[in-house]
Amino acid sequence: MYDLIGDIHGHADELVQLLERLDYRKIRGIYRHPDRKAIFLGDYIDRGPKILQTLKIVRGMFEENAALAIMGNHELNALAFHTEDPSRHGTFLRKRNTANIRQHAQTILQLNDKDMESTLNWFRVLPLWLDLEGLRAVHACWDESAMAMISNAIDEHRVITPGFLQPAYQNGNALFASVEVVLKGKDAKLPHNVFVTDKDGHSRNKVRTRWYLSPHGQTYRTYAFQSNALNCDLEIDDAVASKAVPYPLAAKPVFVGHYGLSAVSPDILTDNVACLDFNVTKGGFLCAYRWNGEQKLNNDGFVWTV
Ligand SMILES: [Mn+2]
Repeated sequence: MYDLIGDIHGHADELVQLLERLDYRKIRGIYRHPDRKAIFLGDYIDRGPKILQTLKIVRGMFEENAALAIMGNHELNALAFHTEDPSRHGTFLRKRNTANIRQHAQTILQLNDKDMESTLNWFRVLPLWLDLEGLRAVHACWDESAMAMISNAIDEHRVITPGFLQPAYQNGNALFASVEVVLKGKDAKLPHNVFVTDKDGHSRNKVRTRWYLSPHGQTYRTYAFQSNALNCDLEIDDAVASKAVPYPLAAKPVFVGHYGLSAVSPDILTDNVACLDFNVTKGGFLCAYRWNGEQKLNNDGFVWTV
């Protein structure tokens, strides 16, 4: 059985605390549980103070078969940030503009060149999702058509190559859109003149949607993640509703990270969807779900740091 763990972002102390709380013990340098495995949901790097230590713990467990791990948007971004654009020498597949440098800065500062190279080599073998017996894991959104497109584009050896990254980082390319959905979720454009302030204080006229729900009868407030910030009780537009693919109640439970939810304690999103990212970087906590094979998730499964 599995213990799923949300976005760590370099918070190694909280990770150790959480693993110990889950009864994992360090044996020959690797945290292990006698009869369970961890599944890490992505976003190991950037932001936090102990990125290298986080990578050592997570990668060590992954390579010693004590854990599985998937790709977050920060890992794929790092690969693109450090991959030269073959069509424009001296530039990179992820633009090195101020915002992108700022997002990745702590990783660059904390890892030396050798550690960075080794880390990127590990990121290349991370799967973008897991579809296991009885459960699924993906960083942001389970969407079969986006996943089919990614599967077709990915290398036969299941490794992320420059040939995959180039179209995946080309805005307007269909692969770009599919990777955005799987690693960052689905957006809905807000009605004219409606704006929401994001976590960084930027005003935006789009929101992340609760993609697993049917949009039927929802308002922008109820269909958005962190809808308390959104003061809009208009009904969801047909253009948004028609693109929605709600997650079926009979489908395997799916675990996501990514959304940086604010809460005093974790709550499942629906009976078969749970988000484990409670924004450990900005005053939240690191969160796990101890899964014992159940189809119907419940709040007793959550374990988190103080
Ligand atoms: Mn993320």
